[in-house]
Parts: sequence; C-alpha cells; structure tokens
Amino acid sequence: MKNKFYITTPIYYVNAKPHIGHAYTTIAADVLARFRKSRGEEVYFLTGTDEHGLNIQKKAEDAKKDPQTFVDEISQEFKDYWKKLNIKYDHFIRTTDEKHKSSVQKALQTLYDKGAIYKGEYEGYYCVACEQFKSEKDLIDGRCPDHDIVVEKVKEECYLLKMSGEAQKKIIEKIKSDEFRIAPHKYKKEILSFLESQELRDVSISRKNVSWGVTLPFDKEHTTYVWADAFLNYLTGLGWDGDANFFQSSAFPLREQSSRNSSKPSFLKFWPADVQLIGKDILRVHATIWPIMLLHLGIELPKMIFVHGHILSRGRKMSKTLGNAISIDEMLEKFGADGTRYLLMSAGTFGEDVDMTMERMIEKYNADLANGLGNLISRTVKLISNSKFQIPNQVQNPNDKISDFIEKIELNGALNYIWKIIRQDDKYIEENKPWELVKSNEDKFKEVMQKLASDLDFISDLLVLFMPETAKKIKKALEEKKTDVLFPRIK
Ligand code: ME8
Repeated sequence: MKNKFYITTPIYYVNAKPHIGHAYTTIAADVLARFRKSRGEEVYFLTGTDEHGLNIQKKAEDAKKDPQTFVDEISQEFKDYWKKLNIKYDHFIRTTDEKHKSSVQKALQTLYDKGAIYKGEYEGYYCVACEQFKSEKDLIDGRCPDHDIVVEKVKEECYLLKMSGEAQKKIIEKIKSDEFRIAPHKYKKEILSFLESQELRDVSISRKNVSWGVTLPFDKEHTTYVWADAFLNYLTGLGWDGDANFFQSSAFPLREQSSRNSSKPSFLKFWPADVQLIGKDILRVHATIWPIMLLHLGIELPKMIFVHGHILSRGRKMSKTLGNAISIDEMLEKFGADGTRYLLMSAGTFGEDVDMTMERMIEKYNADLANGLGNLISRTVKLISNSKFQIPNQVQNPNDKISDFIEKIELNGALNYIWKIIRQDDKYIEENKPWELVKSNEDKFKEVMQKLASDLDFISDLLVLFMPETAKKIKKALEEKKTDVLFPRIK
C-alpha cells in the first residue's frame, strides 16, 4: 500500500503580489513534496490564495477596481511566480472559488446547528493587516507590533465560535501528546504556555461591516470572518464539500480498512494533513481557531504544524505592509530560479529567523554556486572531456543521509551536507592535481576522475529536490562531457 502525504502552505493574502517570504514557505513545501514523490508516495501538495476580508476590500477600493477583478489579477501573479520558481503543486485553491464558498457555508451551518457558533457581541482591537483581533497586551503603543499600524477599536454584533472549556482542554492534551504536533519543539512550548496561562476568549467568526466575504448561511447581514473562511481551504482544497458527516464514524473504518484507492474521495484519502507549513506569525491562530473548528466539526486534527521563522530585513519581518521586502523578480533576475531556491533554502536554520540582504545573497551565490558547485562541475567536466575516460555507473546510494535531514525538515542541514561533499571534492582536486596526472600516471588519473564524476552524479541526485534544473544540467554535462558555465559570477 502506497503511503500518502498531504502537505499544505498557508493561503496567502492577495493584498499585494508575493515577496520572498511567501516564496520561502512555498519552496520549502515543494522540496518536501518532491522528496516524498521521489520515494513513490502518493502526494498532494496544496497552496493557494486567501481573497476575502476588510484589508483586501480596502486595497481594491484604493486601486479603484472591483474586488473580484483585483483578486483575480493578484492571485494570477502568485501562480505565475510559482511557475517561474518551478513549484509543482497539485492544486491551487482560491477562497473565491464558488465550490469553496458553498462548502464554507455548509460547514458553518453545521457549527451553528451544533451550537458551537452563537450570536453575541465583540469588543476589541482589530489589526486590519493581520485580520485579527488583538488584546491590549498584544499591542505596543496602540500599534500592531508586526505591522506597525494603529489598530481599530471595534464593537459590533457578531457570531462567536466557542473556544474555551472542553475544546481548549482537548487541544492542550493533543499538543502535549504530539497527536497534534507543533514543531520545532520551541514553538510547541511557546503555544502550550500560551494555552495554559489563560482561558481562550470566544472568537468572532463574522463581520457585519465587511461586504467582501462569504455570506453567513444563517444570517445574510453578516459575512464570514476571513480566517474562518480561510482555514477550511485545507479541506475544500481536497474537494471536500463541507459535509462533516463524511468524516464521521461510518467513514473512518472505511478509510482505514481498504487501501487508499482512487475511487475514494481525495479528502478521505489524504486527510489528515501530514505537514502544514506556516510562518511563526500565524502559529497562534493555527493552534487555536483551526483545531477548535475541527473539533467542533468532529474532524481529525492535522498530524503536524511545522513552523518556520521569519525572513527579516534589517531586523524587522519582511512584509507587504511594511514595504521592506525583497522582490521575487529581483531574485529571479540575478540568481535564476534554482539560485533563488538555493539561497532561500540555505539562508539559515529552518525554524529560526533569518536576516537577508541582497549584498549577503550575492556573496553567498558567488561563494557557493559560482565558485563551489560551478567550479567543481566545470573543472571535472573539462578534465574528462580531454580524455578517453568513460563515466562509471552510479555506485553511491543516494538519499540515505539526506533523507534524515529532510524527514526532520532540516532543509538547510540537507544543503550543508551536500556542500560538505563539494568542499571535500575541491580539496581532493587540489591534492591530486589531475591535470598533471593525465600526463604522468594514467591509472591514477582514471581513479581520481572516477571518484569526481561519481561524486558529481551523486550531488546531482541529492540536489534535484532543491535545484531541479541544475541537477539535470549536471547529468547532461557528465554524459556529453561538455558544459556551459552554470553560475556566472555576479559583481
Ligand atoms: O497570513 N518570512 O497570509 P499572508 C517568512 N492569509 N515567511 C513569510 C514572511 C517572512 N518575512 N512573510 C510572509 C496570511 N511569509 C493568511 C494565511 S492560512 C489558512 C491563511 C509567509 O499573505 C509565511 O508562510 O500574510 C507566513 O505565515 C505567510 O507567508 C503569511 O502570508
């Protein structure tokens, strides 16, 4: 029976086009999806765009466009960038898809009928860029610390989702036991200390004065709060129509006993998600509202939320709202798709914050790609092209070592491992001087070049997840015994 693997990214707001922060999560998900596919698993990789809410409504007004036209354009930009970055998702969900909207309505009706949603009033502060309510202690001088904007005081009639009591207790238990795993460990600790230190406040799941959203099925004067709408994408993106009964007792045994055959609907085949990748900015909502919605619906929780750190620019989170982001265009133009993928994935420990500047990226590109990998390829290929040398068949078993890193989602660890081989080979060339051996000792020359060619072939297998085009070019260069310069130095 084939193992299944369901991986998601956040669905991104279409208030502006994506920057390298969004690329960071999406490339990481692509690497993990490619890895599982290469092992023969049945993979479903979902990404998409989050298109409702006040912020987007306002941005469309500013742009003097009707909201649908506005979101159509920006959502398309996300798709275009993902294509340029060679991201191979299985489905791209948009929250303005008709099917998604009707499924959200069905699910909310169920929650309402069950009494998990009730009518009330909400009073608090609202950060329109986070699209989240904030408590006073979340703020610095009345401003949202993430977006540096003044929050609005809101008091309105709304529908609320029950968050405290039984639901909160269950979430704590499931996080503690890793049934609902939050990784890396420090984020698990952080969220547990938050959940254990206070009783959760019921959250508003509707807005009365926001027209750009999914109408509540049980009260047409309200639209769905953008996060409640957005979370359900992880299920509707698998084709779920909003009927929670599908997941109930009768469906579970059916799912467990038979093989995951294709006649089964995708959502039963792939749910629960194996990895939900997110940035640390949205951990709290993913560890509270999202699992509590699922608990109320009687649907299993995802197996793991994996949290990565922020890309910072001079100490602050790179963000569309702050306007301090490096553009994907700039990266693509300078470094190409593979160079961009490499620089983002090797930027630092996946899970920790990483500070990125263009200067440092250029330096790293020159050191690791133009010099390190690029030099190794061109030297090796040049030496074998001048000789009658036959390239050996692959002898090394790829993936063993790197699998450990990738399974633990230590993506830069995997790249460090590959670059260690590259550096060792560089040293090996310096020590053995094959350009002299070719004249003086043919046997030794063959031995040295065999090792180098075989290592390069191995490196290409290891790199394929991160730099798919480069991996192909390495193979081709070895086969044809010629190569162009793959990574010209950048000044
Ligand atoms: O939060 N560093 O959308 P969003 C690293 N629509 N990652 C970054 C980043 C940075 N500087 N900036 C953005 C939303 N990201 C909601 C999500 S999901 C049901 C709804 C990445 O457009 C990172 O993955 O603000 C972060 O969590 C996400 O983009 C936020 O994207």
